[in-house]
Amino acid sequence: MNITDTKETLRKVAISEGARLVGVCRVEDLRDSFHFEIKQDAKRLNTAISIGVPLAAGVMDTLIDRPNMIYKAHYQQVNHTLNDIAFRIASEINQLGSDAIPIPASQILKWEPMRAHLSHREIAYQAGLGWRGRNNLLVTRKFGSQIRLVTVLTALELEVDLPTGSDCNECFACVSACPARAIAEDKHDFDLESCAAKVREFAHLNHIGQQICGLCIKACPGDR
Ligand code: B12
Ligand code: SF4
Ligand code: SF4
Repeated sequence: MNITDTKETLRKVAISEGARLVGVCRVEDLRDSFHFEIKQDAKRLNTAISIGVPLAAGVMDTLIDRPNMIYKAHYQQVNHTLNDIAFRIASEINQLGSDAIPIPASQILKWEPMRAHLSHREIAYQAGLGWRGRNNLLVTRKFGSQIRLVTVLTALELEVDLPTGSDCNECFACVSACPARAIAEDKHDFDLESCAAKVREFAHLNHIGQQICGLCIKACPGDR
């Protein structure tokens, strides 16, 4: 199979498992930022497959001014789905005779500052899934930021995608939606500290127990 056909085979597997967006990029320039657990092995794995699973718009609509139990359950379900898809893609790659590491969707390895194995947002951006929004999330044309992400690193050579040239343009919908006032008109002024303090506060709400919020995601539904 050539690099286009192999990519299409993997894309179809991801879509059949619930993914709606799939893109590919090279990671040579990103590897320095990877967590040490994968940095050494990632030297053999030059390709990243970025996979997006949309959140259900109906669930987002139930949010008013804080996370609720429906959103919490949905957040957990989508993380499971993403991890399942990444696992399926990695096994398919193994069947094709190559190596792969499925990166967990939402595992935190280090707390001060919070760090995961790699940045799914940066990989998704490089793989052409969307742009960096005012809300600091990866925004896609179709699903806005109502999409969660996962990455599979692989040694397979695949046809790559390019970053999209799009951005938020004249939309400012998330700015007033944020209870922490963390979102500014200029995306570079996003205040991660205020956001992090707010999601820590939300984690103490009855039965939430997770650092989630969702209000800037609700404000950003995309074209669908
Ligand atoms: C830890 C964490 C948090 C911490 C933040 C700590 C931190 N330092 O960023 C807290 C708890 C505050 C948090 C909050 C939220 N999070 Co969070 N979080 C993560 C997690 C698990 C790790 C992030 C990490 O390692 N950061 C360390 C730095 C190095 O990586 P980075 O933050 O992505 O930033 C790097 C680059 O990407 C770039 N950068 C920074 N911001 C952005 C944004 C874009 C779009 C791009 C292209 C680049 C870029 O600069 C950095 C240097 O390289 C990721 C999953 C993952 N593995 O990526 C999810 C993730 C980033 N979170 C996500 C979400 C949705 C949320 C919340 C909405 C909570 C919720 N689910 O309700 C809020 C939104 C906050 C916001 N507006 O940015 C999604 C984002 C999906 C999307 N469409 O973008 C992710 C990718 C989980 C997933 N599997 O989908 N999160
Ligand atoms: S709501 Fe509008 S301004 Fe905010 S991230 Fe989405 S597209 Fe950008
Ligand atoms: S997750 Fe909540 S607190 Fe953080 S930027 Fe989005 S709306 Fe604001």
